[in-house]
Amino acid sequence: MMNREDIEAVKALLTSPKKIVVLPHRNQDGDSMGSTLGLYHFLTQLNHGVTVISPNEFADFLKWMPDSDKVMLFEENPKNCEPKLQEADIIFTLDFNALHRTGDLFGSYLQQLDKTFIMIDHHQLPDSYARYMYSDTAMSSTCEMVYHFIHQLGMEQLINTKVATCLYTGIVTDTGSFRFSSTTGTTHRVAADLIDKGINNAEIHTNLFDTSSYDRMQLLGKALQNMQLMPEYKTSYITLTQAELDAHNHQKGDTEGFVNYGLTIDGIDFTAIFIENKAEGIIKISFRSQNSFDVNQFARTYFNGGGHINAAGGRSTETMEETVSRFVKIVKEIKK
Ligand SMILES: [Mn+2]
Repeated sequence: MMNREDIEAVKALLTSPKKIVVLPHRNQDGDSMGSTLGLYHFLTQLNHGVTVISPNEFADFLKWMPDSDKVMLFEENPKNCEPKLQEADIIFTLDFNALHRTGDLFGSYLQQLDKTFIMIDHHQLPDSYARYMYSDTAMSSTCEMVYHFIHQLGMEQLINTKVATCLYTGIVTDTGSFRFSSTTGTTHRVAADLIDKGINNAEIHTNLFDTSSYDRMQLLGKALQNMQLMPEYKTSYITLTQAELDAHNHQKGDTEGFVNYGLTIDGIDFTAIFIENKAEGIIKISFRSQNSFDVNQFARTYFNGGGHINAAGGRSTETMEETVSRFVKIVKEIKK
């Protein structure tokens, strides 16, 4: 819950039409897209002028979402986005809690804006840029938080099928289809209520998970063949080089979910996937764990990243070989 004082202040802000920008993090996932578009469809009903600005282009598997074609892209078209940000009365930041998560350039641009920021997010250790903050690391997803936020405002009658479709999407993707331990009874009750709003939940699952290309399936095959096990440390990891991505005509979003296969092996409680990005000169890393092994802490300490206890991301500017051998060495040291 957002604290009482803040929710009243936000409610007062929203009583007259405002110019509002809604921001997700860079490299969007289902929860960032669902929460930003869900809030967008809620706020437009209150006659606010609302713009969703994504830091960069987002994956095809999110492009079916209602009004996703209206989302503006900062990196691709900064000149069109800057006036929207300059004239905004309110900027919502959803599913992230540090401005640099929108990218280094966009992050420093946002840093110098003198605006009323409102944060809704479930990651650990929030920065202090927001005037109003709803931060709860126990939440399954930012989409679940947006649902509670709308209820706290007393405006739940505005959760129509578009809002519900967006919020359901983020809950499904961030909970691994209701599998992760962050899934609570309340999460299910929220999902049930969203289904009761008349959404096509079966179609949402199909749109999200059953639209792979042949190339993507071949790439998954390659990733699984590349999987390495360190059974004595209950650890597995996958690597994908730029050459391997290129060989399978890699499209944005194709590797979404690959990391989770590492945990499906019996006896493994920690896994990572290392994906080379030649254009950015980095190895992008995702970490997943079961039980109490804290990958947020691991990612923060060793790989310039962070996230949640059981799911986090990081990055390395070393080569793939250097990155992986450093990872193996660290695992051997800390998981003895
Ligand atoms: Mn999230």
